[in-house]
Amino acid sequence: MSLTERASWKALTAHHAQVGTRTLRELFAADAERGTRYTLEAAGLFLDYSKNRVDDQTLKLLSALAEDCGLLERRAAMFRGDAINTTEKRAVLHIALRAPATQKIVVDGANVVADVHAVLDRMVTFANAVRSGAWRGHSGKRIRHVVSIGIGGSDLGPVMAYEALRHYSQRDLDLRFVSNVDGTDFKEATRDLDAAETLFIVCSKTFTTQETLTNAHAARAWSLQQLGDEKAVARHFVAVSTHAEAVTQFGIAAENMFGFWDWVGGRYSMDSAIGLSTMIAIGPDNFRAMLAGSHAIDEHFRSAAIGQNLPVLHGLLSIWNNNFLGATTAAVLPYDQYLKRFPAYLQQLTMESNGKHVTQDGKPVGVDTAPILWGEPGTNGQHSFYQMIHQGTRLVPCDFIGFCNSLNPLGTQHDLLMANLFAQSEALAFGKTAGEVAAEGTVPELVPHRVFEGNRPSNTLLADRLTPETLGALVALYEHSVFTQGVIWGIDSFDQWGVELGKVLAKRVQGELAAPNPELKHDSSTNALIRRYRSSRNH
Ligand code: G6Q
Repeated sequence: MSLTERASWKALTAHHAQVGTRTLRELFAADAERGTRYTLEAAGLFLDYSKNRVDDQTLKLLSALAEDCGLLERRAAMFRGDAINTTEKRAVLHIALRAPATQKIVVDGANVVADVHAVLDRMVTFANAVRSGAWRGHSGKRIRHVVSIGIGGSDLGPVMAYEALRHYSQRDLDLRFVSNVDGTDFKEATRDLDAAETLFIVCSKTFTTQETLTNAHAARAWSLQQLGDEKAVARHFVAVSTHAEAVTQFGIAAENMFGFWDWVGGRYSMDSAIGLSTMIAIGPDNFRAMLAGSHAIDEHFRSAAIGQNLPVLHGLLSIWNNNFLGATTAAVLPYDQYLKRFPAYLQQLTMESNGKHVTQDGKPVGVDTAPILWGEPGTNGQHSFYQMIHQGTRLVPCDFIGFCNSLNPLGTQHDLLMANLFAQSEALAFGKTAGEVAAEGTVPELVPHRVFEGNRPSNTLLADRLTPETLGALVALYEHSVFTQGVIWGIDSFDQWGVELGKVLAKRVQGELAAPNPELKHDSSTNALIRRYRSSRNH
């Protein structure tokens, strides 16, 4: 049955027709307890969702939709290790990456949790050796720089986690990330480094990704040029991959490879060995604390009733805003500088997972999927795009994320930061009417310009402070929110055929750029662009 034909969907459509014009001002006026009633807490995360245009009935109908779409069965199937990534016939078990050693999840007859902990233990040994200086470079020097090479899911999570947890990092170790095939990325990341003190971690699940392998080869050549000995590779390169053969072929010995498994999706892999750079930066204990934070949300997601389930509720509110209120976008606004890469990380998580147009059985979804997600840390965004969120014509539901305690207290600056967060969500929700603007003494011709319609929905997520546990919990919250939305839309949230397409297309053009006189058979625009580039380049 298509989503829009479901009784639960029709009930929500009818409900929206009835109450859709009701404003947040009216909803708050009708219920003095709303601000404390519409809150939920799990694993150290507190969500205030009262500034969404929902009431008890909306929430009830959204929960019914989740049940109707089989959320409970799908959730159980994921935790069981069923192949819920149907187009790739794979299990989806990032939850196993943070399961305690005592847990058992059996896939194809093997307990994957035991495998996870075996790799974790190897990562711990290696990370400790690098951190303590026991692991030396080829010439006997201590490693001072770690450069992680990877792209997409093999980059965005580790970069985000490193930035987010920089406060906990060992400061005499400098971490850098190279992802883009643009030579600038590699050159700028290495220009001031001494190869004798530099360790490269090549992260690629498939170990066939063009960008990563190209950069890895550049790194190899760069290292050998300085160190002048093939044997140096063994002390300066480690790999994280599922493809042992390709890793050995590259010249990285099996003992310097950290494995993971095809049931870990790229964008869900930061808790696997792909997080080796994170572990080296923050240390094994903090890394394990991050896993524990994710696990706490996993357990909550697995066991809490739909209406009391933080990720489920978060996902359902997004469905309401996107599919019923017509928002086509969403902003994530962390009021914490350490979370500056969190929006970029979430872009991949949400849009690569749910940017799909057909259901698992290949039929059109029939409604909009994955809202366009973007964001920047507050307060910077306030001096930039918030204008559009407040007074533009589009509805942009926002997730505000803040912490009650700063990791870097500086005078009253944290209060200032948080005052901005609270004030922004308040202004978005309640706005300012023409009457209120006029009463402030505004000249009549300026009144329309100073009116804020308000009625713009937002969530506020608060936690005590940004710790490894909190970060883990936040990540898992969004992962399972994405899962929930994918189940409602009936799509496969775990494949990425759009990414595969790009990998294939570039190869064909690459050949045409290299050939002396290629016959171009593209459209007239692409042909002309390729010709122009070929005649203008200097090599
Ligand atoms: C993530 C995607 C994609 C992938 C990169 C890198 O879910 O599959 O972003 O992570 O294309 O792939 P490799 O890790 O195989 O190099």
